[in-house]
Amino acid sequence: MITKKVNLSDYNAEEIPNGEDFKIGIVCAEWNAEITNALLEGAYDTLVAHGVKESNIKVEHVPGSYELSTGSDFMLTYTNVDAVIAIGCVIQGDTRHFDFICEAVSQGLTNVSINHHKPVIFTLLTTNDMQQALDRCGGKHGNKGVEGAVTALKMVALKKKLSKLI
Ligand code: RBF
Repeated sequence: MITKKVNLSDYNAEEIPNGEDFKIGIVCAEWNAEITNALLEGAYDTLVAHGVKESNIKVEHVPGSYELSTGSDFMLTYTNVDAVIAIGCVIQGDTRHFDFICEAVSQGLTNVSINHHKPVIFTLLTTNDMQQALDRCGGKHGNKGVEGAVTALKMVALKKKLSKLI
């Protein structure tokens, strides 16, 4: 059932698949580390809260959000994770870098996901300013990392369910 979200971290815990058999990778950008580390913590804690073993969570860092696609590709190529949560934060500046980075990451993560047949979760904050980012990494709009973790659990469960049909 779809309900209107009042907060990015609002979800019904009973509807979330248990992740005790899941292996999850997290790739986190170092740019705007105050924000991305808070998103990482939200994602990590949510995975653990829903049964994912800490030994089955692999965390790696990349320099900036632009590197999230390559980092996610490395994670899926060289480890046995079921899904990757890609975490970054791009804040609008005076130049066009914002547009180039956001476009590259959104397209790049989609390509990596499809090429590997595994979920790659887009947990990239793209904000006008630092306050909007703070509001979404544990502030008044919740923590987008929590939503990334919930999405990963749902997508891994979906793949496991559908792949049993053939
Ligand atoms: N990376 C981010 O994750 N967030 C940013 O807001 C961000 N802004 C950037 C602005 C400029 C002008 C440049 C050159 C890079 C920026 N990056 C940012 C880094 C980018 O994602 C990447 O790490 C570098 O461009 C190296 O490939």
